[in-house]
Amino acid sequence: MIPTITAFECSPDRGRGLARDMRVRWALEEASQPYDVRLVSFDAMKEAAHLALHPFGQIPTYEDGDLVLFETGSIILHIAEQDASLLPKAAKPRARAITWMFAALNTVEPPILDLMTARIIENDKPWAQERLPLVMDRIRVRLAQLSARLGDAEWLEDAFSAGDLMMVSVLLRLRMSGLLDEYPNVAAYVARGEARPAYQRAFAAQLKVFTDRA
Ligand SMILES: N[C@@H](CCC(=O)N[C@@H](CS)C(=O)NCC(=O)O)C(=O)O
Repeated sequence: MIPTITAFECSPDRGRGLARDMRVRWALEEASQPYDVRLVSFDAMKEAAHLALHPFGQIPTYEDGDLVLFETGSIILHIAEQDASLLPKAAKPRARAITWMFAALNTVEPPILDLMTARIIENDKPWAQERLPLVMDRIRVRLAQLSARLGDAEWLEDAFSAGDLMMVSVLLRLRMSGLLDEYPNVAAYVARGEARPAYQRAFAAQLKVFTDRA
């Protein structure tokens, strides 16, 4: 059975690949798993039919028969569990790859999301400009730590895994900030992720949703 994911009918990022369906598409492409996409509007995401799939009224969701998942961490773990190129079969490398998925979502992504909140939602607040350097410094702490761990390695562990897929996806949200450029090995790591054919296919597919509407 071909799974169906949901994505924005009209993504606020105008197809730049920052909406979270992108990381799910990427995982599905890495796993050579065909998939269908159902586009949803902001209004539809808050209606009962979508809330039955996603209690928080967000995208993406993942449906495969009677299995319905939400949260990209869970969705990508589920996809990766069926594909050894995303999750090694051996127990210890597998556990390490999953650890990096959690690190990306729980430790690296929160300060990055905070920057987006500061720039977009809180931008008109009188204290916004004063707070911004604090938010950016918190990201720098994580990037410096990641940079130190990565060193000259190609990927976070011996081979590309769902951990890298999640980490690169999270870091890509920093591109416009210029922060990535302060850590050349992290910037190169992100570029390696983007250069993967599976990433490119996923990116093209989500961009087409936007260009088809234009
Ligand atoms: N933790 C969730 C976050 C999902 C999320 O924030 N989705 C965004 C799109 S990237 C969304 O649906 N935003 C619209 C809204 O929250 O109303 C995940 O990783 O799946």
